[in-house]
Amino acid sequence: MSMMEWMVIIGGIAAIIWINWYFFLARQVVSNAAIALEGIQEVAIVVEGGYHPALVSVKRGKLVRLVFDRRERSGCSEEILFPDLGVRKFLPPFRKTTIELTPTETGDLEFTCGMSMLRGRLIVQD
Ligand SMILES: [Cu+2]
Repeated sequence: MSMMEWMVIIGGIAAIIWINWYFFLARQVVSNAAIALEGIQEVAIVVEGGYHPALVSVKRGKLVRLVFDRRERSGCSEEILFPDLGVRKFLPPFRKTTIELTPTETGDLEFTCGMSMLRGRLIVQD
């Protein structure tokens, strides 16, 4: 086999390992929202090839302030969507963008990029 073919095979294996890590290991990390004095739940989420953290646990009925810190120019992450809430917002590169919402129901509240490739979730609990 040629050098090029070997590189394609190795690249493919590396991609499979990375995808498995991303979906099965990285996603299990759940961050708890820090509750500030005023009862606002504030979470900083770094946007760089994904959402870090991607799972955030929050309390129902309390204002949640999500501060998206976008550290890249990749077109993929330029929009953030909360499909269940009808929220769509542009995230300028190398800026922090704040989205505030108050979850009224327990359960999962998903957020994605404009193409639903990058995904994250708020886990709303009582
Ligand atoms: Cu995308």
